[in-house]
Amino acid sequence: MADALVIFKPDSAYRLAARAGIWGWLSSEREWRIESLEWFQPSKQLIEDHYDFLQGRPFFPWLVDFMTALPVVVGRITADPQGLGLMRYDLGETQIAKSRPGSLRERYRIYGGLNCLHLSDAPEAGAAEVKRWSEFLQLDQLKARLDDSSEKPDHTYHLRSLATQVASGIHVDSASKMMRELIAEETDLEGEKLEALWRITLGALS
Ligand code: DAT
Ligand code: MG
Repeated sequence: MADALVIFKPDSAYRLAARAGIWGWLSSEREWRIESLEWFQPSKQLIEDHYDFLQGRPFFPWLVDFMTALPVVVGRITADPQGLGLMRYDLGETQIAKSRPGSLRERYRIYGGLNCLHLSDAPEAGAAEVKRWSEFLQLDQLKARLDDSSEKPDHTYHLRSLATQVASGIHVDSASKMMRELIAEETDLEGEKLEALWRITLGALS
């Protein structure tokens, strides 16, 4: 059995319909088991280490802000290597334009690095990530409870369309204003936390 680390990134932890959809898939435990799940806000150092292979890429400062701005849902999964491969298949490709139709990322991600879920990509990576994160979390208890349905609307496709406009410099003001309203409808965050979700969403488009 291999260990793998799973993280609901802020764009799925707080967009409640997306979270419910992804949780519905994860909690099916088809060829894997959920060993732990909890809310946790990673430090900058932890994220810089977790993504050290991306240091120096232009989006790296945004990625660190994205992953540290708010608490996220972190868990440990066990699966055999084939089961982990199936999970990565269900998740879909990293780049939005290449995400397999019907995959979680094709279904719920908005744009660029706003791709909903982290999942260790192989048993070796899973072992290293679980070791690193277990210095900060126990990774042995189901402490977070997620719902598999939500009353909140799912604006993914509309948000994706508007995000493409903003990123291309087209109707930037009106498209980003509309995105902000749609994000606010999808989440129950308010005040500073809603501002943080908006900042990291907009940051992905530049
Ligand atoms: P994955 O999350 O599919 O395992 P990865 O490990 O190659 O992908 O990259 C880690 C994260 O870095 C990815 O989930 C989002 C971010 N990222 C990668 N390439 C990016 C890009 N071109 N623009 C913005 N974010 C990117
Ligand atoms: Mg990866």
